[in-house]
Amino acid sequence: MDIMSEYDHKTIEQKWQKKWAESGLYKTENEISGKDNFYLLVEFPYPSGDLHVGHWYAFSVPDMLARALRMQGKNVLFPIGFDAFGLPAENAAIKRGLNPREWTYGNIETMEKQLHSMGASFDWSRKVVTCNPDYYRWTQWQFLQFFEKGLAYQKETQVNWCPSCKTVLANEQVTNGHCERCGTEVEKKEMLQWQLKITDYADRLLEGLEELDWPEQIKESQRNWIGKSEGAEIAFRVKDSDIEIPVFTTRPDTIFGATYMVLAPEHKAVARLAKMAENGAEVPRYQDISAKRSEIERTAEGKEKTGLELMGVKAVNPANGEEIPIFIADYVLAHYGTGAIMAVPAHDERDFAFAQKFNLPIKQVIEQPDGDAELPYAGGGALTNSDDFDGMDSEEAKTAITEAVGGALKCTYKLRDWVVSRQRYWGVPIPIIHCKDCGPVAVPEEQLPVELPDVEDYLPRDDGRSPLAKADEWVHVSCPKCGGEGERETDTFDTFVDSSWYFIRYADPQNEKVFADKKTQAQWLPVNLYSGGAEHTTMHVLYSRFWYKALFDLGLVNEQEPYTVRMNRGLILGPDGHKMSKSKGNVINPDEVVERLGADTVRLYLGFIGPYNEPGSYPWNPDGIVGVRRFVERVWRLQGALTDIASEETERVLHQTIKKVGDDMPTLKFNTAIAQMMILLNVAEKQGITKEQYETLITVLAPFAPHITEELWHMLGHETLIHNEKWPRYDESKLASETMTIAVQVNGKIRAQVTVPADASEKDVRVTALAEENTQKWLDGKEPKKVIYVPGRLINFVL
Ligand code: ANZ
Ligand code: ZN
Repeated sequence: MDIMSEYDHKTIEQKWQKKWAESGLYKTENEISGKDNFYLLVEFPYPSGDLHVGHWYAFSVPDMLARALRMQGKNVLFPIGFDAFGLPAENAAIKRGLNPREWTYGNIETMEKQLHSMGASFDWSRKVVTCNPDYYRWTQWQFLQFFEKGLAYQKETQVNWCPSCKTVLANEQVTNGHCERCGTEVEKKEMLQWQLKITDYADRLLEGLEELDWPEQIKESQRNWIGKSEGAEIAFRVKDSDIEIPVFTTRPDTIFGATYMVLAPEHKAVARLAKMAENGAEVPRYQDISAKRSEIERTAEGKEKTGLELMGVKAVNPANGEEIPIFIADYVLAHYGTGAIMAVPAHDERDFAFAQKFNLPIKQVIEQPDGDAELPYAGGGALTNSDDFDGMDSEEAKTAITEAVGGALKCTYKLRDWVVSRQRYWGVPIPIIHCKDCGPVAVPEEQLPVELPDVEDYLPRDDGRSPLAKADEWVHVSCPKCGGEGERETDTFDTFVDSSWYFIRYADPQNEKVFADKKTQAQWLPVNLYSGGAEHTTMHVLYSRFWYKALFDLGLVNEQEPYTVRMNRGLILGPDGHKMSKSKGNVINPDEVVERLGADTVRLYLGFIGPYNEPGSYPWNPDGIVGVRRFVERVWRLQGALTDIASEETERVLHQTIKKVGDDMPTLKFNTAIAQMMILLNVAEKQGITKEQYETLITVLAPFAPHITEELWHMLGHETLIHNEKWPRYDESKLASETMTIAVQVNGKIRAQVTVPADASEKDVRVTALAEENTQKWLDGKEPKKVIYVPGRLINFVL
């Protein structure tokens, strides 16, 4: 062994990062005979500028698992790349007056350097960058497969428009009516947009969840987002006209209680009805007011309801022929169901509030099991006031009544088709050429990629068109079908398109013939474990599941679900317990901490901070990380105190540690694994540790603190790399602790018995004995005056 030297983390970490890279240690082969493949995926980062603690938490902690799995005999793919196109990068660049391209590639360079300082076992040779033409060529190609199949289409739709980002946003990118990127209030606009038919897959996206072994919380969020509602569509006739208005209802059984009808102000029948109404002139004013309110405001429970009755116009309830008034009111949304409802105030909360305000009849048609409790009553029960259906159970009545009134059972979904076009520069050009005669035409495969041209002016425009619209030369091309004059589509793709398939490319990143060879895919996919941020549960994870299913239907991937297990990680907060933000001044700069305390310490600290498999939030604790650094230093110093004789206790705890760490890792409980290693160190320092035991200790620690353990391994005389070592085996027979049984006396009489570890101190015995129920009973709440302990035999509490 070398002479004891100081622990110099900086030299050690740089040295080993260099050596690992040179030796190609983490270049992953697609196949290694005798080893199973394991694909560990972490959501790739945006090139946002600097690496923050969140990136460290996202990557360095799963790296522990990647390393442990390798030692346990798996061939592990742990890739990295950059989600480089899109709004966040573009907005950041514009703010600094930089070209998004320069800004993005500059950031990628910086972040790569910083990522290297983590000592993570990424296979850099598989790096995927979504703004590189050799990647987005395949994004375009896949889109065109969807286009040919009718899954991608262009349609005039009402969209979310962010007046500050000057682009359309997906529903998923709007939070409480505000742009997720910049916080500006979002407007509704009718625009021609490219969309993907994710709604065609709504049922399969739901069914697929059943088979997946994912945390229930994540599955439930996806279910809620898809929002499947089973109900019926029933047409209501407008009196003295040929107009029929279908409504969507989940409660067709309550139709006899429908005392009025409501249309969304935007409903397309409103214009005709307004002409028939005595007060039709008031309609546009009401429409204007509601256009300004967000969906949340419109539908929030407890909000004062507004509405306008169309005077003199009546609808006919198809169940009983009753004539009922028609309203327009904005608590009914245009883009859900049919945009019109039959209102049943006795059994629906919002209809009830509206009916009270407008003095409309409230007619109970479902009996309440507990007699005359208050209305509205939303539950089921026997029908009443419903002619022939009286007495029938509401579940049965749903089908019976729907049939009787000529309606149809139907499902509705909250999920909308995915609007993928963005009126922004920094994205993948949509590979379509518009022709006056042929309509939208796919760019021929051999012309892919359609490269994003360099333009002078990449700033977003007010007119709803992409800055690419001004790239005249680029825009004007001939139609691939008829050769006539054509114009390129100038919108670009939403970033979520880019990230919908990057994990497939990691399997076969250099392929120039296909986006990923199917045989190679089979070696890695589906992903074994996907770790990411909770904010992506309903967007990226849902989109990519859809994308994968669509590829499956085209025969381009091997299975229907891309991720075997999905986990959401927690959040690291500032030391003050708040989300880290520049304005709060609570941002921890990982580069600084790594410089001062070392990457191994930061990794261990982050692994120790809380369970990684639960979406908690953990404040950064400056004292906590210093404590972890002390642990690392003690491990270092232990090399100078190795003993010749093996302590049995050290041996026992060592084997317990091998077992515990091995058991905790696959479930991402890095914190309890690290705690166990701390216990082991305490014991080793007290009881002594041999060279062989010490080698096992650092081998188990290696995935967590890869650099220091590698250095120690070499100082102990090894020439191999510790990260190529096999995970140590534990010996079942060495796990059990020796124990002793102690008699517990109160005033000299035996009242209880306790079993404690053989090495338990007097204090341990006292605490255990006092906790015993019988001891408590005989002490009867009194403090013992004296405690007599006979080691290994008895403890006597004297009152
Ligand atoms: C009559 C009725 C009676 C209803 C009753 C409910 C209870 P979910 O479960 O969210 O799908 N509805 C339908 N379309 C709507 C729209 N565009 N805007 C606002 N509300 C709409 O909700 C379905 C129910 O929400 C439907 O069933 C309809 O009200 C209302 F005792 O029809 B119900
Ligand atoms: Zn044409």
